[in-house]
Amino acid sequence: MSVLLKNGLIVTATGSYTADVFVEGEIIKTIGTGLSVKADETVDATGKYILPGAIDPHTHIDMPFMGTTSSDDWRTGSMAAACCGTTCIIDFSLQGKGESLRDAVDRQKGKADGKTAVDYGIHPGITDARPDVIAEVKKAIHDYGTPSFKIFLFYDFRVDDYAMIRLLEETKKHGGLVQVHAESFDMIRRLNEQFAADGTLAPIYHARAHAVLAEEEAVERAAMAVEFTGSRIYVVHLSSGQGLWRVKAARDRGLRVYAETCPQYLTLTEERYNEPDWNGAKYVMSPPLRPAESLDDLWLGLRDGDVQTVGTDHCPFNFKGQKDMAGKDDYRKIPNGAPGIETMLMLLHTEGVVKGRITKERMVDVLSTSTSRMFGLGSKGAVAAGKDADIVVFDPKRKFTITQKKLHQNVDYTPWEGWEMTGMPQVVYSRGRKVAEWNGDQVKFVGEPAKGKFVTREPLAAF
Ligand code: DUC
Ligand code: ZN
Ligand code: ZN
Repeated sequence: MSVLLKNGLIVTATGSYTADVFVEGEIIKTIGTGLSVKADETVDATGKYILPGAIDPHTHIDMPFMGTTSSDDWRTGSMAAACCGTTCIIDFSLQGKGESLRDAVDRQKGKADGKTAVDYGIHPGITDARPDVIAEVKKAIHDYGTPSFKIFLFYDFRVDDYAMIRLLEETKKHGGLVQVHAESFDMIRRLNEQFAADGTLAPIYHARAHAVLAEEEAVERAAMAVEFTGSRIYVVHLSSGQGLWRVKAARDRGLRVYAETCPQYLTLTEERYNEPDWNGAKYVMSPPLRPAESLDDLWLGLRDGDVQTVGTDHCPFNFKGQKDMAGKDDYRKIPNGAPGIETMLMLLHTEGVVKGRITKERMVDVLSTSTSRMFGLGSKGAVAAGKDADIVVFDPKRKFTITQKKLHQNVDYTPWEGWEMTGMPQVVYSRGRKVAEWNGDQVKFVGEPAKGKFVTREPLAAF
């Protein structure tokens, strides 16, 4: 199968230009002006952007958590991703107690293989940092194709500072990256105790308990661990302006501290927790939504390069039947997480590019190019000859009103219900296969659900 995309504006992280793109099989073969090659399919992309498929480095698909399981499996989650213009997902597999990293990776691969519509990678989540697991890090980087490792400083499965330090040392030596969920367990624990004693357990108190200071403290602690080891760290789902200043301060003193934020922290505020009829539960996630000032700060961080990537932290639970299972009277029992896998590119374009907060080139960088570099995905992340043909033909003028009814993610709400978008995918290709297409008034999945494959990621620079 070959495809010729004619006259589109190719957007790269460093600039944009009009050209034709010829895709042969799974790969971008040639880029040039006035290409006259025979193709099975020719698409007139005049007036459209040619973007690299987005890479979502932060999803929780089919994940057992807080007494239930996130509601998307690999079939629905990956179809939703494709319809958003996301052609690669990097999901987490949280290690069980006593489990090896090999088994944790294989467990999640077993769920994904034969079911996923787009390519995927896995970050092992380390919860049991035994000496044999620390020793296994080298193999995970070089043999398993999984060079990034998530640790939590919050939740029951958190690791201690010693484990963080040991993992920073190992990843430095062998070319890996530690990703940290940065929230202080003990600060949140104490605030939870106080709210429980006062009987204030409505969803807004989730946000109060997961205080900004808890994020700041943990970011600072992680930065100090980087200073101590000379390694590098990636802060996942950075949510607050104050957390960002800690990242910035660390970077300003020469430390390799990187950060990811998410569309929800760029677009939604903590007022959501006060919505009537217990609707606030929809936004119970960790870290929580923040006051409006943080949104402006995070956009600036994204624009200026202190935040390198955007991921969704897609962790969907149905409002009816999951969010309300046990937590109606106690926010501490509401499963943490919200859907977002299908709305990332449209939100970044509408709220970021159209509103002048970031350029379209920066959007491509934070959604694809920088992400591919950060996580060892050399075959992806740019529209360039030789790369995988993961391509979005994007109509920057197309209007769409977000509604869960027209999304494919398997959950009963979206946090952005009713939001007006400008700019939507026209056609999405995953390694040269058409997987999604604008049709009538929405993007529809048109691919074969099971053609995505596990991507063996490359080791990162060791130092
Ligand atoms: N935060 C969430 O809200 N859900 C999944 C895990 C996490 O860190
Ligand atoms: Zn997390
Ligand atoms: Zn997460």
